Amino acid sequence: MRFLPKSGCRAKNCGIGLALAGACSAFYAAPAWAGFGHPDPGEIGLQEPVTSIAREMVFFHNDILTPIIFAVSLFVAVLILYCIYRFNEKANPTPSALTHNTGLEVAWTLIPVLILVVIAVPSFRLLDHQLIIPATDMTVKVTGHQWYWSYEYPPDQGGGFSFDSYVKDRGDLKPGDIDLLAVDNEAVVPVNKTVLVQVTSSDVIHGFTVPSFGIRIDAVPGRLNETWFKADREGVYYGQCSELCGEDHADMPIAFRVVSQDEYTAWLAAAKKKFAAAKSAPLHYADNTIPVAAGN
Ligand SMILES: [Cu+2]
Repeated sequence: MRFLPKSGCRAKNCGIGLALAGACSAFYAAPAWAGFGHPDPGEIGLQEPVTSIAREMVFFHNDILTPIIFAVSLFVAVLILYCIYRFNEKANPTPSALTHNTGLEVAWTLIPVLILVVIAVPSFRLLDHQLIIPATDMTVKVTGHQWYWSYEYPPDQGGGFSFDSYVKDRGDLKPGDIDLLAVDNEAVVPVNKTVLVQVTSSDVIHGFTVPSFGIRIDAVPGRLNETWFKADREGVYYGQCSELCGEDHADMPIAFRVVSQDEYTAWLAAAKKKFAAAKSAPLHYADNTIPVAAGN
């Protein structure tokens, strides 16, 4: 409120000051569109997409669903207001005894069907692109646990290690770290490479979600789900567990660092040494049983 005159101003100046303050606060309060990789307070909209699937999702939401929702809502609101004005008891004391109008009934059945068909075409196309996994360049196996994620890089692609990824405590946050999203060990992938993500869980159902990649898939104990992404922009992209999985559900963020191929090769060599001693996360249960915590 630094735009307001402090005190003792004349009425005219006060008015200008108030108008200015109003305009400025409206400007500052205006929500910004969400950016890359993570949400910030006061933002609206979907996070900036960095994969073809996420771009398709954003287009589907912003350019197809939202205009249709607005148009239908506006039409219904105008219709209700018109009925209130035109057919209230005072304006229309003798109501019509009409009960059927074939033309109208055909119209209000066919038009919604056509709207659904218009939505269905890009929706099924998007599902197709998500579910039919193209030829992939590498695989990352992700296991959800109460309450952290672990990542495994298979040996046949230069990996052969796995590591756990925990949310950073507030006390450990460094400048640039985002509270509740920063993790101790980020998953790293090269830019412009198609990554197959195999997702499972060791205990309960978790939800593996990275909005900027346009991926969300359940991590189910005893099952191996698959999804894919091809990030075309370097950076750090965060996600969160999206399935209520217990008391620390909010404390299991996902962090992917997308880097150049050279940086990835260097990271792979360093990570191999760093995590060599770490035990691989169990991905399958031969007898299809789920480990039960003591006391349950
Ligand atoms: Cu979870």
